[in-house]
Amino acid sequence: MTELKGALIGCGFFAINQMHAWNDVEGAEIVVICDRDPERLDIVGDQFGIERRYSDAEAMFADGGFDFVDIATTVQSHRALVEMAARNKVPAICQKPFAKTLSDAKAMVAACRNAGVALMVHENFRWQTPIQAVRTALDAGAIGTPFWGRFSFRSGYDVFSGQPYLAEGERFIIEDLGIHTLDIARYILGDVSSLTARTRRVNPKIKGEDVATILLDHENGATSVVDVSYATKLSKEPFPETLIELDGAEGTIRLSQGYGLEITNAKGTTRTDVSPKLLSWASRPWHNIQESVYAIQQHWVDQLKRGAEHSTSGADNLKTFALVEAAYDSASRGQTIDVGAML
Ligand code: NAD
Ligand code: 89Y
Repeated sequence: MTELKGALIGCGFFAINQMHAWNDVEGAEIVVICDRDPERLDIVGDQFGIERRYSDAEAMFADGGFDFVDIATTVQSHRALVEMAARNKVPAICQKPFAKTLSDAKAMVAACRNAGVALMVHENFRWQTPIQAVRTALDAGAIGTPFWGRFSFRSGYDVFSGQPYLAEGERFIIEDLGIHTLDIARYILGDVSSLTARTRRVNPKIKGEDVATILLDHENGATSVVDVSYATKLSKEPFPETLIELDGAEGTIRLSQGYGLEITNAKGTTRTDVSPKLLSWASRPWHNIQESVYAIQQHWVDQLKRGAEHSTSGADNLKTFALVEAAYDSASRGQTIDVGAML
């Protein structure tokens, strides 16, 4: 397979997973890295044996020598870096959250479309093995047409030690984690026409909301609840599992803690273990997320080579990002938001 050459910008906490995954992906390798923090640049450059290192993204693009860019910085720099990639006609992957606002996100999609380059958001949760197993069961008609769903992520895991910036923003759980859960709801039950949300901050040591409950009206008539919390202390910590309940006209699907998938229909009940693989470089409990990082990056390469649209293209992600913005708007105004009107 021809090797695509990639550049990675942002050598922080999560980029380590992306670099490990690039080592495993077939058909691509990272040949150059960039970070404005020289210490992070050296840590990642030395760990992964990357000689070409830049502290300035403009300088890196000017020198070129790569076929795509993987933007693994935090949200503040996403718009500038995606637009830089578009100006340089370089296909780009951008980490979530895609942008600070929906209007920024729309501008980023337009910039890449006008430049004729592919843009994929690193929205990896839908690529998790258990989520794929739910989608496969649904596509096989295991429960008929679904009419109700619940997508739940409730945890007391300390995410702030690895990602201290999560404690400092005005917005927290919907923008950081709920964005994945909302994307899973769309992936499983389809696009959303309207949304109602309530939020709370329970942890006094952080600035943003750490609990959100969101009611979604899907375009196909299904109703779902997305409930997320980082203030939930359980006897057995579920991080980072998304639990799913689906009721269909002909049966039910339950994805439970411990990666158990139960399907009940006229034929009876089946129970399957849908645990993610523990990749050689992965560590529990993050292995579920880490495996999905590998899967989305392999998908990026495969689709880029075929010239085909990515599952979480920039255009697709606008529909997930709109749900994030709608959720904050709904919670602050106490009103139901027409999502279709935002797109
Ligand atoms: P981090 O702060 O640890 O790392 C970001 C790095 O980017 C830093 O080293 C910083 O110096 C560098 N940087 C920022 N702006 C730059 C610029 N303009 N040019 C060059 N370097 C720049 O952050 P993190 O925890 O690694 O998170 C990065 C992103 O990954 C966030 O958007 C976060 O939401 C996302 N994330 C995604 C997942 C997932 O499962 N998809 C999980 C965790 C984090
Ligand atoms: O940043 C978040 C993400 O995308 O997945 C989990 C996380 O690291 C903490 O909520």
